[in-house]
Amino acid sequence: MDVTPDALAALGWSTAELDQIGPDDAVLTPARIASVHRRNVSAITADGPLRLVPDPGVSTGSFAVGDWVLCDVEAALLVRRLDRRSLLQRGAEHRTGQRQLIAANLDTLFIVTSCNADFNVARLERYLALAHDADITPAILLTKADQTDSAADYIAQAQALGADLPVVAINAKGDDVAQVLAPWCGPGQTVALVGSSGVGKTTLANALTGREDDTQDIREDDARGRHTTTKRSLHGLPTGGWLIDTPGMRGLAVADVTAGIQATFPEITALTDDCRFRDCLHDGEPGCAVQEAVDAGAIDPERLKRYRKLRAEDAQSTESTAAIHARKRRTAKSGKPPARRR
Ligand SMILES: Nc1nc2c(ncn2[C@@H]2O[C@H](COP(=O)(O)OP(=O)(O)O)[C@@H](O)[C@H]2O)c(=O)[nH]1
Ligand SMILES: [Mg+2]
Repeated sequence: MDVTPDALAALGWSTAELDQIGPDDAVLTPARIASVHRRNVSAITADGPLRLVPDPGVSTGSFAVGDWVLCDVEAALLVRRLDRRSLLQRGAEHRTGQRQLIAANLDTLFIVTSCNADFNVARLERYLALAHDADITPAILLTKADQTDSAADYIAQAQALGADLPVVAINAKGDDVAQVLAPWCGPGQTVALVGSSGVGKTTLANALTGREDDTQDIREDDARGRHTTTKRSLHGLPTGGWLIDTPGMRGLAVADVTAGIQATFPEITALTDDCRFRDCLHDGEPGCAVQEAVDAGAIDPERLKRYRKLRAEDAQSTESTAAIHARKRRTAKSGKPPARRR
């Protein structure tokens, strides 16, 4: 590989990628995918941007913004995708059970909420479960700190969700945004913003990139593929980091994120092995170690309630996804669609 490691590191290249390179790959060039199109992908190499076409039969839909790939620059061919360090996906689509790729190789997920009525602990826990499940380190940004007298209360509530969890109260319209968020946006670091509409994601993104994007809310799901402004893409930041736009993260269904939920509620997960029943639901079963901890005042009963609700929702969606896949397998076997139930 004829590129200096520094130039690649600036794009987010790490030992995780380097470890996947063998002697046979010496003729290939690493590139990071900046956006995905129908027939090709835009990518960035240490030498600059280029368009790449995958092998015939390989859909561009199998690539995500932020992916590392190896390419043949002369032939403009995408040869191979490297394993991802992290992958943000959208919950399974209802009809097909397919999960949509949102962004790959993110280091930090900025979970954005405001110091006002948008603030909701249960929603933050959902985003945390999503981040943990995707192997992305979360950080909570509390915007509109300039519009409240009780920023400290919001900070305390958010900090209660994890002692190591970074929590930052901020005025997204202030002129110190890039400076305050610099610890996560340094050279080679990749971030994304998620959160409800109106919390300040576009304002923050503009402050980070130095661009002027419309702060109007964009429509994310359009069945007919209109509103092409919603394309996900990778943007370089003046601080040396990278920001991935993530339209399409609006729907916040939790499905198949069991591991993420466990990581979000560590104080509960740590006790589940001590329950008498392996499949204990911590809902009044005898010998429940979690309930005992609640009774002893060691676990917040509201946390337990929210944990149970999230687990139940996750289990249900995971089950329905499994059912969709099973139906597809049956269809594939018999060669005809299953009889429709009336
Ligand atoms: N005062 C103040 N206004 C903010 C802040 N963050 C966002 N806004 C305003 O809230 C509105 C919605 O912001 P926008 O960035 O479009 O939110 P998005 O929907 O998450 O992208 C805009 O009018 C912003 O100017 C903040 O921290 N302080
Ligand atoms: Mg916006």
